[in-house]
Order: sequence, then structure tokens, then C-alpha cells
Amino acid sequence: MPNLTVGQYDLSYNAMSFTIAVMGAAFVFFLLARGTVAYKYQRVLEVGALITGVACYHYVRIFAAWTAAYSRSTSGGYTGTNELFNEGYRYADWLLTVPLLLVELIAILYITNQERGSLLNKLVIAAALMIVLGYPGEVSSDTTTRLIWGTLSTIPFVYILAVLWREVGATMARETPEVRARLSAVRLLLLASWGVYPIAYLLPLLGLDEATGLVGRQVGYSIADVIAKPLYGLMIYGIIRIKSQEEKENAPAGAYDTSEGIHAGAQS
Ligand SMILES: *C/C=C(C)/C=C/C=C(C)/C=C/C1=C(C)CCCC1(C)C
Repeated sequence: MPNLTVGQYDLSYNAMSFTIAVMGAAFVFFLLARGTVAYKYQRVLEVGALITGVACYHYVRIFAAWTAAYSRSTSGGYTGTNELFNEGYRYADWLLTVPLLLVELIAILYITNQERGSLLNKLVIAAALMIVLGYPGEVSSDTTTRLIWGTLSTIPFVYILAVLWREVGATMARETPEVRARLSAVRLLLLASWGVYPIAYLLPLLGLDEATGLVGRQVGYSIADVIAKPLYGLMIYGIIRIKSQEEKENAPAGAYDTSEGIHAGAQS
């Protein structure tokens, strides 16, 4: 482990500690919010709680591994102990939470249950490939190895984002203007937050010294996780709340069929 200054050690320590707090709070929030949406959307919030609960647990482990890997040195900074810090807990976390994030989004798309099932199968396989292929590069100190596995991992990554972009776009075309705008925001947030992971992964290849690369990666992954799990979950919560409301208003004896969508043009 590279030597760290107090500032570097603390930055990573604080990012991890903050992430534990956010994940724990989001877990409780999503469970408590279940009663505020229509019954058929409650499952979506339960998935959001599952994601943040699993991530909270893993961050506790990551945090403990970080504090075990370093001790205060007599010269004022931090030096590595015999405990090695690696990204194992993080990758285990992604393996569980990324498929659940896909479930959470696909649950609010306008597709048949059969289509939902086959879409989910394809995306979950791609997600597992993305994470498993990234891991050997993540734990290697050799930059060529990192680059090769990182490149392989990027293939399923691009596939997932392209498919989701298209599927969310298809649903947007059938939604009310308000839901459409929010779906568009979720889609951008997904792209922006997932895009941070390969950038953080690449930090050691950008000519940074080892300590900066290590700390930059911890902070980058932590920020991306906060955006990609609790914040993304909150945005989806906003959408299912509106949809619950819309469906309630439109309920009386099929007076209005929401599946037709309220297009801006049709309203004038
Ligand atoms: C909550 C956790 C999430 C959303 C994790 C997402 C992880 C990725 C999008 C990781 C992608 C990677 C690449 C595209 C290439 C380099 C290796 C990875 C695994 C960091």
C-alpha cells in the first residue's frame, strides 16, 4: 500500500463514512415510503431499499478494511499495515446491486411482462460480465493488465447503457409530459453516474502517483455509488408517485386509459 498524507487518508475515510450514512438513511426512507405509492409500485421501493441496504453493509466492510490497512506513522502521515486493502467488497457489492438497479428501472417501463423478463435476462448477464471482466484488472498493479480487462469490461457496459437508453426512450414517448421529463433526467443521471466508474478505474493509468490514484478511486466510486443508488432511487420514487397519482385520477371505469399516453399534441 502506498504511503498517504493525513489529508489523503482522511478524504477516503470521510467519503466511505458519508456513504455508509447515506445508504443507511436511504434504506430506511425507501421502506417507510412504501405506503405513499400504489400497491403495484411498492415492489420498486422494496428493491431500492434492498440495494441501499446491501450497499450500506458493504461500505461498513470497505470502511473497516480501509482503517485496518493503514496506521499512523511517526513521520506524520499514514503507512500500510500488513492488512491489504483491495476492491473485493466493492465488486461483490456491484455483483448484487447492479442487477437490482436494472430491475428497479425496468419495473417502470411500458413493456409486457414477457418482454420485461427477456430484457432483464440479457441485461443481467451483461452486467455480470462487465463486473467479472473488470475485476482482474482492478486488483492488478500492472497497467497493461488493467487496460486489457478494462477494455473487455467496457463492451457489456456500452451494451447495457445503449439498450437502457433506447428502452427508456420508448417508454418516454408514451408518458405524460411530467413523467417524460423525469424519465429523461433518470436516463441522464444513469449515464453520468455509471460513467464515473470506468473513469475512476482508469485513474492509475493516467500517470498519477499511486497514492493519488488509490484515494481518487475511493472517492470517485463513493460519489458514483451515492448518485447511482440513493439518488437514482429517489428519482424513480418521484416517478412512481406521479404515476400512482395519475392512475388514481384516471381510475373511474376506464374513463381515461393511461396506456394511450397524454401527448402534448393531443391536449391542445
Ligand atoms: C452501484 C454500483 C454501480 C452502479 C456500479 C457500476 C459499475 C460499473 C458501471 C463499472 C464499470 C467498469 C467498466 C465499464 C470498465 C472498467 C471496470 C469497471 C468494472 C469499473
